[in-house]
Amino acid sequence: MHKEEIDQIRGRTRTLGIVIGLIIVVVIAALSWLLQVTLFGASSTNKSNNTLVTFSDLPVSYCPKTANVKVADQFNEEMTVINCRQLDLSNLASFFNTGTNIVITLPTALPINLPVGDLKLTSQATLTPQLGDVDNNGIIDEKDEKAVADNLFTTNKAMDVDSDGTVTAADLALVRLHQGTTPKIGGTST
Ligand SMILES: [Ca+2]
Ligand SMILES: [Ca+2]
Repeated sequence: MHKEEIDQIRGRTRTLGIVIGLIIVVVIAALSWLLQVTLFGASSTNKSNNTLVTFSDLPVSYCPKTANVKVADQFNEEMTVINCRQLDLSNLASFFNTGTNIVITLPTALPINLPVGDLKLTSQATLTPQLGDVDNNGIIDEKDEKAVADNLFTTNKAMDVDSDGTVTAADLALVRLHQGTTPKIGGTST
């Protein structure tokens, strides 16, 4: 074999080596990116880009899984409550600034009217649900009080206002506390 041929083969081998090296680097980079997306996909979502409402002043045991979210006759869905305390309303953005209120109803709570006039995709609102509407008729009155009183010391879920597993005086106290109240509207900030 001529020296030139040998040099040519060496040159090709070197080029091939560089190309293979580059492919490996690209594949590793792609894999690590995929892994990152898989592992941290949920947490890497920038929360400030969502419209989040946070429920405050609730008993620790109260952990709703879903909330009913209604916008007049245009939207009516059970939405997932995040970590017992938050709702992401980002997918309702088309209703923001339309003058139509978003009505949020949590289990055993009065419906909350959320004015959407100043809601933005980045809004964070804090709402204070009023617990005690066990018959879900939109008011907390003596009927709710009687229903809870009649079920004291039972495990009737519908009457267990604070969702701690048993109907107790604490549930009755919540009904009495919120009787006659209208849902508070929390402040919306940035
Ligand atoms: Ca009621
Ligand atoms: Ca209870």
